[in-house]
Order: sequence, then C-alpha cells, then structure tokens
Amino acid sequence: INKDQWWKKAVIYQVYPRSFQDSNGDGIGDINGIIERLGYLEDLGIDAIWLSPVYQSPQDDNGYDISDYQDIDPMFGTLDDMERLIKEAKNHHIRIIMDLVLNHTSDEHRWFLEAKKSKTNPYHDYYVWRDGVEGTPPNDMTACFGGSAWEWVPEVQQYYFHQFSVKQPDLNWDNPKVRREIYDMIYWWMEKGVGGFRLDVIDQIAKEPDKKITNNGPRLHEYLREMSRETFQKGDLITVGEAWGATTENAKQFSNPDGSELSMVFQFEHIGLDQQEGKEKWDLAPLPFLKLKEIWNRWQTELNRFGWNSLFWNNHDLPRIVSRWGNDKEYRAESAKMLATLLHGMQGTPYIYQGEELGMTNVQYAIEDYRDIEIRNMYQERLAKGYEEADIMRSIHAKGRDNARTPMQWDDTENAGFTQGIPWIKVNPNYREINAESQVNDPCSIYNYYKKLVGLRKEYDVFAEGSFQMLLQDDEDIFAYLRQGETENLLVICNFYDKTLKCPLQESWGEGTLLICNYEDRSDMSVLRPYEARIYLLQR
Ligand code: TEU
Ligand code: CA
Repeated sequence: INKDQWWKKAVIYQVYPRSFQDSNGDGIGDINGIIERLGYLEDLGIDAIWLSPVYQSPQDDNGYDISDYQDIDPMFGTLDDMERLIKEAKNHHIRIIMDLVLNHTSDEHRWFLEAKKSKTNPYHDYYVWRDGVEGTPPNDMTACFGGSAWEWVPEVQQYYFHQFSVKQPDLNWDNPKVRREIYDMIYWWMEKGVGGFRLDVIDQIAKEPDKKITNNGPRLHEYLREMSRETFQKGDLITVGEAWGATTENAKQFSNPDGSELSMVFQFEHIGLDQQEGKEKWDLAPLPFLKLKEIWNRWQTELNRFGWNSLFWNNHDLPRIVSRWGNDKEYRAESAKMLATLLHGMQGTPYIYQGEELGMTNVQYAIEDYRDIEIRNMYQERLAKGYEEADIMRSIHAKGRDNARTPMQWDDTENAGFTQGIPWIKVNPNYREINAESQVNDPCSIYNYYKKLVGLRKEYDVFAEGSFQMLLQDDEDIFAYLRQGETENLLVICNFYDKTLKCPLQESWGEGTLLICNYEDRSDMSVLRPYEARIYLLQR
C-alpha cells in the first residue's frame, strides 16, 4: 500500500447532516453539530467523513438538488462553518469527503433559470432539451421518483430530461462548458482542503435519452478520465463513485489502480437481492443467501489487484441492515456485530453509516410521518394503481429511505439528544434503549465491537492486502472465507441465521488466534450460536 493510497486502510463514516446533530434548536442537524461530535468519531477510529450535501438547495430531495455548489445552505450553516469543520476535522485526524451531485442541478440553480429563458440563451445547452408538443413527451421514460422523465417548459416549447424529481434537471455532459464549470468548482473545493469526493449517480452523467439509456453511455470513461486529470490527480484524494449500474467489468475501469478515474465505486449488485425479479425495491422477496455469497465472492476475487471495492450495507438511501438482513428483535446486538464482521473482514474500504455502529433499526411510521419524496410519490402512485394501503406501508417500512434518516440516537434524553427543538422527522421510539451514551463505555456494546474491527484493519495488513477465497460456498447458513496475506491469513466465519450449528473448519482454525468474536462466552467453540461471528488469525 503506497502512501498516496491512504484510503486502502481507511474506514469511512457517512454523516447525513440533516439527522446527525442539531446545534441551534431548529430541529435540523447542522455543521456546528457535526463539529461538536468530532471527538466521538475520532474515538471510533474512522479516517474520513463522507458528508451528504450541505450546499444551497431548495431541499426537494434533501439537498441532492443543488442550487449553488459553492455556498452552504443556511439551514446547515455558512461557508465559514464548513471551512471550520474541515480544519477541526483535520485536528481530529479526520478528512472531509464532499458529496458531489453532478448528474443534475436544482431547477433553481442560476444555470437552469437562464437555460429555460430561451433556446438561444448561452446556458440553454447546459441541460438536455428535446423539441416537442405539449402533452407528447419524446418517449415514455419514467423518472426515479415516479412520473415522466420529461417536463414541458412553455417558454421554449421544449421538454427537459430529469432522471430524478422534476426539480432535478439533468446536466448535459456532452457540453464542454458544463464540464469546465464543474471541474473549476471541484478544484475550488480541493483548495479548501477537502479530503475527497463521493460522486452521486456518476454512471448516469453519460446517457442517451433518445435510446432510453440512462447510464454508462459511450463517453462515460472519457469524462471520468478528463475529470480525474483536471482535478483529483492534482491532490491526495479519495474519490468514490455511486454506480447503480456497476459490474465487475466496468468497475475495473472506474477503480483502475493507475488512478486514471476514481479510487472506488459503490456497486449495488448485493443491494437489489431481496426484491422480486424485474420489479421495484418495494416488491419484497426473501434474501437469496447463496446468491449473496456468489456476488461478494465475484466482486472480491475479480477486483483483487485489478480495482478496489467499497464495502457497505447501509447509506442514506437504504433500510438499516440489522432490520433488513439481521434480526433486530431477540438477536439485535449479535446480528449487527455479525454483519459488521462479515463486511469488515473483506478487501476494500469499509463504510459505516451513522447509527449503524449502535445497531440502530428501521422504523414503522404512519404515512404522514414520512418526509422522503421517494416514499411520498410511491405511496400516491401505488394507491392510485389500486395497491392495498397495508401492502404499501409494509413496503415502505421494509425499504423506505427514511429508515436511515431518523435522527442519530445520542442518549436517552428527549429527542435522543439530537435536538432541543422539534425534529424535522420523528426520532425512532427505541432511542431510550439504543443510543451512543449507553454504548461508548460498555466493552460489550456494538459501538465497541465496531471500534475493535476498525482497529484490527489498522493493525493487520492482511485486511487491506490479502486475497479472498470463499469457503463453504454451498452452505445455506454460514458465510465463511479465507484472506491470504504475505505472512498471515484470516479466517472469517459468520453464522448468518438464528440456528445453532456445529462449527466447521476446525482443522484449519485450530492453531489460529481468535481476533474477535461477537459472543463473550468462549467455553465451547465447537458450536456456532445464532448469528455467531469470528475472525481467526492464522500463521501462513
Ligand atoms: O441515489 C441514486 C439512486 O438511484 C437512489 O435514489 C436509488 O435509486 C433509490 O434511492 C432506491 O430506490 C442518489 C442519492 O444517493 C439519492 O439520495 C438521491 O435521491 C439521488 O441520487 C438523486 O440525486
Ligand atoms: Ca440546526
């Protein structure tokens, strides 16, 4: 691991600023709140914070609709607060990774306000327009949050393309003026001392709407290599691209070790498994465990030496993993720790989403308590299509993005210590039992288990450098794999379900050193208890 790839041994923590810590009593998390909590994050041992957007935004999609990339939205604070966060974080040995939403802007961005004035406006071609007749969109493409992907603008007698909400018009990346403005903005943030960028839906910046192609267009890697040359390669940055269309093949380009594009991508092949084939995430299906193992095995083995994996279960768009694929009732702590072990033992850069380190769970609110545009649009759309309300709510409870967006649970005081005001979204009612204060000093807590995992990655090179070999591929309950390093191996064994099983592979782990286990009682290690997870260090 050469020095300028610090991120190969790093652990990244995602902060969703709106829900992390409110410091001025308006019920919305803010930058000063994050500064107050840097000590907690340094104690956890993380190396960088990925900050979801805090730029100027009308908040139609909670800040992923940006109206000024170079200013901070007053609800989160000021540009001075942002510069102070970058500086204070550095004092805590933490880098700040900014979230760059480059596929689209807000429709309130000055570029769009100009663009829609006339076809001859110099900013018109910053966006994707098609001539048309009102009421007859260019094609039947739909937008991610429902409805048509085409919106009519009478002033220019044209439709504009938007893959997300109507208030998120797609940028036209074929236009070199757009690319130049974006690169100048990125470099401006680099000069402010940020440690990297997370690139929102980056494989969608190259698209061919006339062919109904929404991502991985022919010029994608040309754009990424140009962006990397013009900006990232001039600094010592981590860059991670969100790529819902990533495959192990194109991921080798995205995360080429030669540094020509990005450091790594967020791929989602494992994330889409518990939904019915060819349908939406709302159409629930049980997790195909063997398929999960096959996918992780493929990503780990194919990117070893030819790319770099991000490792995550959670983010601000996903339900919380302990409720989704763990057991958040009688085995919440055990299953949260098992899922963390499974992930952190693999090769790649692990991401911890705020509250994951506490075993925070999903919520089951009534529809009026949800805030997310995606949930609200889907509720109306499915109701109009005749779906049973109870089925719609079951889908929202299982997969709604607000599961990840309820306020961070700091302690058992009112509103879990998140705010002195009225929170913008209700706090999960289980905050009295699940909160940071009750875990930070408990050596057996989920928090301290995560802290140990983070520490192991720093202590043993094999975590970052070792190869990966899946074991027991056909076992329906156990996820086990071997990591082979220069001088030592890791053996990771996870019982994914609430069964009690004979522990396999004893002949190989016999002489190993137990590095971590999510059960305190070590009296009989020949048995794997429900959700039991272990990592052994074996000499080569
Ligand atoms: O998400 C991209 C995206 O496609 C997800 O919204 C996903 O499709 C959906 O959440 C699951 O059904 C990124 C951001 O992470 C997300 O928060 C934004 O809403 C979206 O882009 C638009 O910027
Ligand atoms: Ca606030």
